[in-house]
Amino acid sequence: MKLYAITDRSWLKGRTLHDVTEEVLAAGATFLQIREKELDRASFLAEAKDLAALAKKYHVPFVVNDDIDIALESGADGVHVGQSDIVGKDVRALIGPDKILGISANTVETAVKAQESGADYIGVGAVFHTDTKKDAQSLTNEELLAICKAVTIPVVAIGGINENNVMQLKGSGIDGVSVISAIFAKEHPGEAAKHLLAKVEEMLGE
Ligand code: TZP
Ligand code: MG
Repeated sequence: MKLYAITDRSWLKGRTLHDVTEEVLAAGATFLQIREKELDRASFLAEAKDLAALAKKYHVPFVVNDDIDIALESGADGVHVGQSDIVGKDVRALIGPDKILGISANTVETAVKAQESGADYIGVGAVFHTDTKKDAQSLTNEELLAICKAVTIPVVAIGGINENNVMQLKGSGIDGVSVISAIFAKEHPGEAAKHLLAKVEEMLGE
């Protein structure tokens, strides 16, 4: 959970998702999520299969954002879903007991509920301002602390996190940080990941 990287093809600048992601994994990202909001299904599946194999090569857990079928078909280790994706659904039952289930939450109530419905970890945010997800709801530091206290599964913070503000999360109880632009929007995503990982380790007191 230390450095949970989420892909974003809008920053690729002519490079392939495979290439950039490999650079990020080689630099030490500890968890990988593919997040595709606009890709057609066939391309999404192909990219997910490709990244699933890549993540395996680096021994990094790999999950698919939102799409349970693509998660299962691609050979991913699991799926990450938001509150709106789980309404009326038992995702744990759909994916089986062995797949990783990540759920987004930004209140104590939804975090506890996520844990009860079989989540392996919770993504909490947005902890800082972000331009990446326009409808991201924000969260106070107190709420983040309360969520970390209320659940026993790992908590990963998300939203606007970068190497300049990550130290502000010290002592919150999080297990790691999840980032998109702090890695993928950078000229050298591998170097960015490496620096950020060092900062996260400092923040976690390692
Ligand atoms: N969920 C809450 S904030 C966010 C998501 C997917 C966006 C995170 O992107 P960035 O670029 O790390 O702020
Ligand atoms: Mg979602």
